[in-house]
Amino acid sequence: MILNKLNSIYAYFNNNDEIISFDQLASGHINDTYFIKTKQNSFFILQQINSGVFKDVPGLINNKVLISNHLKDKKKHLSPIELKRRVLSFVKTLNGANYHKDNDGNYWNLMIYIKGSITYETVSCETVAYEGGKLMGDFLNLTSDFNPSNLIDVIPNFHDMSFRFNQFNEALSKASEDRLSKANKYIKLVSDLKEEMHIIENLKASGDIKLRVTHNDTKISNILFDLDKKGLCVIDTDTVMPGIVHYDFGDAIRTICNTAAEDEKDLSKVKFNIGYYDAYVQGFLKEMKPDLTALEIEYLPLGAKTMIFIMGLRFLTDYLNNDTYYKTSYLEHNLDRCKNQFKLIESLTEQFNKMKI
Ligand code: GN1
Ligand code: MG
Repeated sequence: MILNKLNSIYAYFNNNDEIISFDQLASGHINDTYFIKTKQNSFFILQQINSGVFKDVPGLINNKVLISNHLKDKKKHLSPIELKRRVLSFVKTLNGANYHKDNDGNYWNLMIYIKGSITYETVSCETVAYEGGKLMGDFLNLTSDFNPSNLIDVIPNFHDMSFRFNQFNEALSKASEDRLSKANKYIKLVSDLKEEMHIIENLKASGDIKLRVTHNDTKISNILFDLDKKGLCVIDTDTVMPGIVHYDFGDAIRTICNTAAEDEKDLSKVKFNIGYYDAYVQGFLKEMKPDLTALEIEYLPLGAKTMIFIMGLRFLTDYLNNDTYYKTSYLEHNLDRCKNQFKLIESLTEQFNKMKI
């Protein structure tokens, strides 16, 4: 039984208490995440990190703890209660480690659940878009003095376009005739956009756009809000590592401005909401503008298009590989996610001239 298993893990963090109920959180595509309630009425998030995807889990957890400590230091003017609502807190094991490795070789970490917080899968008002922008801007601003080389590269080349194209080409060469023919339209779209989608990577490679601490998974469901829709805390810091601002800006826009969920099958519901884009930009720049160069700002709109493309490309690649990376709920889930992302790019492209900052 899962409860027994979770309790045997939890005992390494606290052996005077026990889990009485749990919910598995379904929104992540990689890790197994549980919301747990204990006998002593405490609430936590217990997470098993996917060590197939993340090759150095202790290094990953160390990144997360370093960044939380840095943020706590920056926000030390807050009361202890407020600080726990604003920054992720990791619970140590009884041995003083930040994770527990079980007998099957799986890694677990425990975080304090932030009470009174909510997440959104899609956005339905400009306030949430604005507050999301402000919170992400705050995260990047407060980590801008943290030396990115003190973090490990959790997944090397994570948002690197050439790397993602290499994986795509390899998948193309091995894919079944059936999947190739079902994905045909999207395979062509990928090749049509290839040159434009390398522009930002080239600016990064030339050093014109600098590396900083980035979150790398800034989708809207990774931002906690309070019940008044004010941004509270950025979560899921698994992929915090050196990167460029365009990735974080772009991945937030990808999910905030999509009028539907990323796997919505009815493509007529998938549109790029330019009002939410403007609201996000306003909130983001309020916190972040002093840190950004004119060149970084100029390329933010293309950063949004590029990140949507990268996700479309990765979903397509996984579909061609017979779904080995992302969790899927049905046979064509990855293809539907890919179609959705390319529909979003089409709608964004129609409005691209309005996205200039
Ligand atoms: C994955 O598992 P989750 O939801 O945190 C993925 C992200 C994608 C996201 C798409 C390590 O994140 O890059 O943007 O799915 N994480 C990894 O929803 O590949
Ligand atoms: Mg993630």
